[in-house]
Amino acid sequence: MQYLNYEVQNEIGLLTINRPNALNALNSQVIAELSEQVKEIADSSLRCLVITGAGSKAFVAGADIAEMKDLAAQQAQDFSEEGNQVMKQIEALPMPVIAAVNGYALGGGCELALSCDLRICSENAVFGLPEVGLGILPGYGGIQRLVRVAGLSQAMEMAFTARNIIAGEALSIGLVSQVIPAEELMEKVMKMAERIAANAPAGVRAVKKVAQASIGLSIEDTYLLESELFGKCFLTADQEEGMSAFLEKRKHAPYTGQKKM
Ligand code: DAK
Repeated sequence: MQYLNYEVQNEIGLLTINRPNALNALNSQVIAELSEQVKEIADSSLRCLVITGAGSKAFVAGADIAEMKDLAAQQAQDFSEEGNQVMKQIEALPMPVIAAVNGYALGGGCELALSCDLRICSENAVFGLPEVGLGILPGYGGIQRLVRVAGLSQAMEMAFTARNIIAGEALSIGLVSQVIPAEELMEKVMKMAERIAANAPAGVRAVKKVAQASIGLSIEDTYLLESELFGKCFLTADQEEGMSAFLEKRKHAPYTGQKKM
């Protein structure tokens, strides 16, 4: 891969968008590489994925303006569809995905962070949807996802005004769940990933499914899904071990995600 670094340690994946000279802007090559890598991750047993940007200045400063500038309308539509697809692939990953936002997360970069389940940012992070100032609109699902995390009026204010917000404001509107000093960001995010990875994977993946379904399905349908997934947890050795360990007043063995024998 030209613009992605991907490493896995202890079933935690770290995916770094590595194009620091352009503040990790998403050109078609980055989008294609992301699509390929995310497809592979979707089929893996990874417990948690962290996405970040290379360098100390930017998570992702948006879609690549230089590449977009001269696109014909049909090319622009193709570019948008490919990018949109990648954001949906990330959102649909079965394991939790954390965006470690280490600087600018603008336009498509803010949208990429929004396609992750959690956003933890550094104190120097800056978020914004500058698209209307460029003659376009945010097109990677950012408006819809921002409405869901921050509410309609905050989302519309950000998108209408194209005003950047800093980390503290992002925290206050619920766009991020934690703000961390820049030098500690990756350590803290990896600790959170480790904590998630230590839990039973069937339970963790079920939480993601129910949480996401609660946005689109009726509450009655989410109860049905919840019951179905609850039942499936009882097919796993982790459920047996977790409950036995509690009753026997001991620490549970590491969870494996394996089916019961
Ligand atoms: N695209 C291309 N290159 C970029 C870039 C970007 N988005 N952001 C930064 N760069 C490049 C700069 O051109 C510069 O390159 P050189 O001149 O060194 O070759 C290098 O990165 C360093 O940037 P600066 O010199 O500008 O650094 P500063 O610290 O002065 O400023 C900045 C940092 C982040 C404030 C500034 O770079 C900036 O404003 N960047 C643009 C941010 C932005 O407007 N982002 C939104 C892009 S539009 C859609 C789908 C998606 C989208 C829209 C529609 N559909 C499906 C319909 C998404 C649109 C966008 O994301």
